[in-house]
Amino acid sequence: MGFKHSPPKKEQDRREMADLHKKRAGHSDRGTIKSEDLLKIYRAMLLTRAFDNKVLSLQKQGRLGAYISCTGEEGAIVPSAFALEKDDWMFTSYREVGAHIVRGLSIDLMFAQLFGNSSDLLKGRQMSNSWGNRDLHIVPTAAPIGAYLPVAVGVATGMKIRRERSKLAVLAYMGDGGTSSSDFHTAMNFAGVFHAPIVFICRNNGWAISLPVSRQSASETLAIKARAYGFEGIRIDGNDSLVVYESTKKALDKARNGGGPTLIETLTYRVGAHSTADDPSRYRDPKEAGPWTQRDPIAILRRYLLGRRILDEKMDEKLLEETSAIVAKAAKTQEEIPLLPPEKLIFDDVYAELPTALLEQRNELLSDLKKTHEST
Ligand SMILES: Cc1ncc(C[n+]2csc(CCOP(=O)(O)OP(=O)(O)O)c2C)c(N)n1
Ligand SMILES: [Mg+2]
Repeated sequence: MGFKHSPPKKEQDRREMADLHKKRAGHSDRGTIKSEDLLKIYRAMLLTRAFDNKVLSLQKQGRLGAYISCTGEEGAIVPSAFALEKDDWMFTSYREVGAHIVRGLSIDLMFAQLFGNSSDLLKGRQMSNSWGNRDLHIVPTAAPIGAYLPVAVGVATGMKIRRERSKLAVLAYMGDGGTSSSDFHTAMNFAGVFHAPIVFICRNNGWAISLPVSRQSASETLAIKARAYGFEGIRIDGNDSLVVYESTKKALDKARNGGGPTLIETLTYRVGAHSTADDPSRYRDPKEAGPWTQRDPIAILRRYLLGRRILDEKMDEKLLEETSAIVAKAAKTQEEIPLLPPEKLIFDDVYAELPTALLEQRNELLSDLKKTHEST
């Protein structure tokens, strides 16, 4: 049987983290994180948590459909996305909510996607939690687990072939469950063979809906799988933002400088349900969450920033207020924006000119809608 899913044995306390930061602060290489960047990461994590809380509350009130929360996993998600350069490309699963926020997707567009309204760039046609944005180099996710991973490797290989863009890299996220998909293995194999400039982040949160990671794989770790494909795999504490940032940055720099792919397993925990349609009390012992809830990634980073005097209580309060106000305003604005009319939603964007059969169907729909409208 595989490994037990428990937090890393030795939590890096404030002092150890401070030492790590001090050591790095003295360096001037690109991999060094500045205090102001740490604050940006912290703010993005607060914004992500505020967004999560707001969506969960709207969903409970029946004002939004299903949602997949990332609470407790922000440490694995936000600092890793922060390590990307502007022109790099990002592929996510449905749970990397904060990664989109870090890339610059506005909270308004985040809500527009969930409401599926006419402001949504994807026009309400995608499953919830499938954000995408060409300008920000974010590819919308695909519902089948792992299906986008070979595509991500293809994009990375393309970057390598086009020499002028060889300094770009791809970051592709997946869950622990994603490692059981055949697409994961296809992607890993191609990435190894073609030495693609890609970093895979496997967000190991212990569960794939109701399946614990111990039933997912008999491997010693998930990171170890990279070895079979000929490249480096590392396992890190996914709730330690500094470690996540530094490790991802290093792997991305390695990729863009011709060093090939890396698989980073970020050890974290899904503290909540799989989605708003799930009830974890039916399959897991709530006691299991205990040691993980003591290690909330936002609280860990907050302690560190306070200890280093990068943040003080007043600034922290202000940030909390500011982020929840941004979220409240965007939710209100987007809820009021109407959906696209059905004839546009269904018939647009496939054909330049609608074939006769579809034209007839659209006219039929329009006349039905008119009748319904007249009778109400
Ligand atoms: C190919 C495929 N099989 C099954 C599903 C149903 N499904 C949706 S989410 C999920 C669990 C994925 O778990 P993991 O990769 O660990 O990600 P997490 O939800 O924990 O972030 C499954 C099995 C799917 N979407 N696609
Ligand atoms: Mg999982």
